[in-house]
Amino acid sequence: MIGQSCNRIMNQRWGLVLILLLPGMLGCAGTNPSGVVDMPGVDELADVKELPDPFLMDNGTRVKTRADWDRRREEIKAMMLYYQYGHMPPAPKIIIAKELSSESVYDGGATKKHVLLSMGPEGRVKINVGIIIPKGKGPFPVILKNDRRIFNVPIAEEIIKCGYIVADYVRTDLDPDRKDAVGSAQAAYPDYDWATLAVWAWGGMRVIDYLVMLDVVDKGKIAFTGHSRGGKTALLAGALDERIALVVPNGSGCGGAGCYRFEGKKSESLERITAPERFAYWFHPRFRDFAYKETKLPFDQHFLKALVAPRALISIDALGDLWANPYGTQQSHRGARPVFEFLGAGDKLGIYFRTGGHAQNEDDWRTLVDFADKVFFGKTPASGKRFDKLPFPDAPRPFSWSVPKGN
Ligand code: GTR
Repeated sequence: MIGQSCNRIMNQRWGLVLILLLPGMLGCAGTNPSGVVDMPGVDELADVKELPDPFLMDNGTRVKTRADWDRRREEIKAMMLYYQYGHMPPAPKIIIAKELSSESVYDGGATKKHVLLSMGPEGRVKINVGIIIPKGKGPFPVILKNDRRIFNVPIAEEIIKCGYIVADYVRTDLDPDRKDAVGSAQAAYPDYDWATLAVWAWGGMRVIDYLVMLDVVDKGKIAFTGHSRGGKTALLAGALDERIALVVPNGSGCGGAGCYRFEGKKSESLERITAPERFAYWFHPRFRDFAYKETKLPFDQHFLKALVAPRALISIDALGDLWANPYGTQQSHRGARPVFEFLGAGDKLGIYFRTGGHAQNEDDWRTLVDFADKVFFGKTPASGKRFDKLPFPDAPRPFSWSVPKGN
């Protein structure tokens, strides 16, 4: 019956099993992949040395209005999925949420639940979700993280005390993160050409399908984060899913917040990440065609950041994490800024670099909460942290175009 029922009855029994029939997904149509149009191959594409102009539409004109941008946004999504990540199936019509455990934690300050989501054909796609809910009626803002296990946020109790729900899910339930492996999600939807990062991002969106059905959740204040490959996942999901109000890629680098055209010393390149013996399977196979030919890409990662606007985005990184391309993360930040400004959301785009290496440490989590407090509640961080300090302020501007006038 899972995934086949088209009736409109929603049976909500929090504490036992919650069956979600998702709004807007009530039709009985099948899950055919949307018609994917062929795009030019690498040799047919223009060579663009600077960060490409996100406002330049496929028809050669520049975005002038918000409506133009909405159309341009669809073009950008289409090309980034086509060349880089692959296409995802639509949301399943039904998700079954089974509560496996529930306990009071932090001296009664919160409730900690382990929930198993099942979805897709015969409910074969399963996702373990951990959710810690502050005491009280809510609704509470949420910080969701993708990870390899649940209940793995280092300062969860502190975040709960700030009034946030802390949730995480096991992305490897959907795709085990091994080359040549077909995970449960790819097996359940064989008609889609989605690679691993897209699978993990899709899983996050399904967890959000679940979260937005809970009364305790403030649906307008959902933040999504992850570290490293999880940061790449968070940025991709945040670019596509407009229910994510704040996107926080941490240490995401290549394939995430770092751009391909501009790389600092010792950083991971498109060629390295897509090498068959390394992480080719995270990406669509055609992405490797751009190895050593990054200037042929009709986009760069500032386009992915731009898709988040006018919602909020902060990349959190470490200066010593050279492999994750701090320099390129700054340059993609600069390339995305004009889009945030065009949409009147310049203050929603943040960047933060700490000293040290590759991790999502306690300081990073505090930075995340400070930025969330700022964009969700207008609070100035007591820590005095700023979210606009460029680590390489003298770097040349990586593009020559500017914000269109007269929006
Ligand atoms: C590295 C990979 C990075 C990053 C990292 C991680 O080996 O080269 O792109 O994703 O793994 O996820 O820890």
